This record gives sequence, structure tokens and C-alpha cells, in this order.
Amino acid sequence: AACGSDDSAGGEPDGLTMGFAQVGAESGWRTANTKSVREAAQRAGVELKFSDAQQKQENQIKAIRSYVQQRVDVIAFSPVVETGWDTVLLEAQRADIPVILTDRAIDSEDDSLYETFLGSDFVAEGRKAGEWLLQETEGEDSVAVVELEGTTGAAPAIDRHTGFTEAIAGSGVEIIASQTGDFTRSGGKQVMEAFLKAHDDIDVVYAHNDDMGLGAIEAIEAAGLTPGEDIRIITVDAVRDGMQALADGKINFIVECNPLLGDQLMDLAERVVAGEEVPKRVVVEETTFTQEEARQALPDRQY
Ligand code: GYE
Repeated sequence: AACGSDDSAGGEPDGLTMGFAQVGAESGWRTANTKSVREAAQRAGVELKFSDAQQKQENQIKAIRSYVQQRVDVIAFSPVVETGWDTVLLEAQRADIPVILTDRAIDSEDDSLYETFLGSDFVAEGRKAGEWLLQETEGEDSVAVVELEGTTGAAPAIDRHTGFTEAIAGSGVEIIASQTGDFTRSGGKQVMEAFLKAHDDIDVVYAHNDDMGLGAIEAIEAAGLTPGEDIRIITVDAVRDGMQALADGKINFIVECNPLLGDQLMDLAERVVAGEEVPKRVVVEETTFTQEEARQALPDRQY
């Protein structure tokens, strides 16, 4: 039964099968992203094979291999880290299965290994965080920041650091400590506890996502300090719990990162499978929120 099913060759968009290798369920952002992908697949009549890699690259590689074996029409995945994908993506390419990167990018010399990358501009997000802090602290001559980094080697962790450091270069704002909290609430809490023990001069927390910021809030409160006042907090994502903490004054500023990529992903998948030309990069549009803006936006927030 070696019949590579090629029923999409006529450009018929419906009924395609997608293998989706998700990063995990590490954050509120990820949960909203998974829901968006599942719902969009249903709406588009796409049969979705979904796997959760629990933030481990080896699991994602296994999932992609199994999608190749199953001869899905298209593979989409959100690479947990940037490097180390060439071998498995070559296998997909040899099997003639197009690959779409969603949410996170890879770092590879060979950009023929994927059709398109749909996701946010993480460097711009980091820059927005840094620019807000510069404005906020104008006139203060030294500002000590601790950074809660995302998963080591992940595109959003690398880029959010880069954008932020670019924005604060040459100013009195300085990162005095930086460590990964793996994009989780418990990771953020643990790292923040250690930071609070090691430093008594922390002015600001810059967390690469809301969840780590929310974990840091717990650590700050447990240390008898007031988050948002004694220590200012900047995060990225703008999921509901983050927005609530922002509205409550415990977070000071959030840079939005939109997880609702499902519909755009299905649209790109249908076009790629139909052999249409698609842009190599599709950037998701985003905004930022102050405490007042969070209070206004919260009632209509979907996630
Ligand atoms: O910011 C974080 C999640 O890749 C953009 O991953 C995504 C990031 C998001 O765990 O909350």
C-alpha cells in the first residue's frame, strides 16, 4: 500500500491532514495558542494530529518523524529551541512534506527547510519593554534590572533579551542578573527567590513572559515587598492572568505577544499544500499595555 496519498494536487483545500508538534503546555500563552490551533483546524476542516513535546526537543523530533512516516500533507511546529533541526527537516523535505514554522523560528543556514515562518517579532517585543523602562525611569541615574529569561536557546528568549539590551544600551539601566525560568510560573518564582537572596538593590524585574512574572510576584510578596511599587515588573504576552495583575497594579507594563495564530496557520497550510507561493515570513501584529489600558481591555480579552 505504498500510495503516497496526493489528493490535494488539484488545489482542493479541504480535508488536508496536518501534523502539529507543539512545544508543551508551559504557559497561559501556550494554552491559548493550542486552543487557537485546534479550533482553527476544525473550522477549516483540517485533520489535526497534535503532539505535546513537554518542552523537549527530542520529543518534538520524534513527533515530526512520526508525521513524516504517516505521510501527513503538511507539518507545522513551534521549535522549542532554535538549533538542531536540519536533519529531521531534511527528512520531511525528502518525503515532500512542506513544513511551516509557527510562533518560534529556527536558526539554520538552509531556509529551504521550511516554507514560511508565522510568528511575532520577538526582538521588537524586547525593545518595546526596554523603551518603556527608559521612559519610566527618566532622571533616575541607576536602575538595577533582574531578567527572568525564557527557555535557554529558544527564539523568544534570545530575541527578547537582544531587543531589551539594545534599547537600554548606554543608559543608566543595567541588567545585574539574568537566569532562565523556562517560561513557567514555578521557574519564575524559584529564580526570583534566589535573586532576592543575592541582591538587595533590585529595582525592576524584566520577565520574558507573564507566567514567570506572576511567579516573581509570589516571591516578592513572600519577601515582604510590594510588587509594582518596591519592585517594578515588566512582562511579555498579555494573557488574562498577566493582564489582571497589571490592572491590579502588581505588574507595571506588558508587551503583547498574540497567541491566536490558528486561522492564519490553517490558511497558510492550505495555500502551501495547493502549491501557491506564500511569503517566507508572516509577522503577527501586536501592541503594549499600561495598567490603565489593561483595565480597559480586560473585559473583552479572549484569553
Ligand atoms: O511568550 C511564552 C511561551 O514562544 C512566544 O512561549 C512564545 C512564548 C511565550 O511559553 O509564554
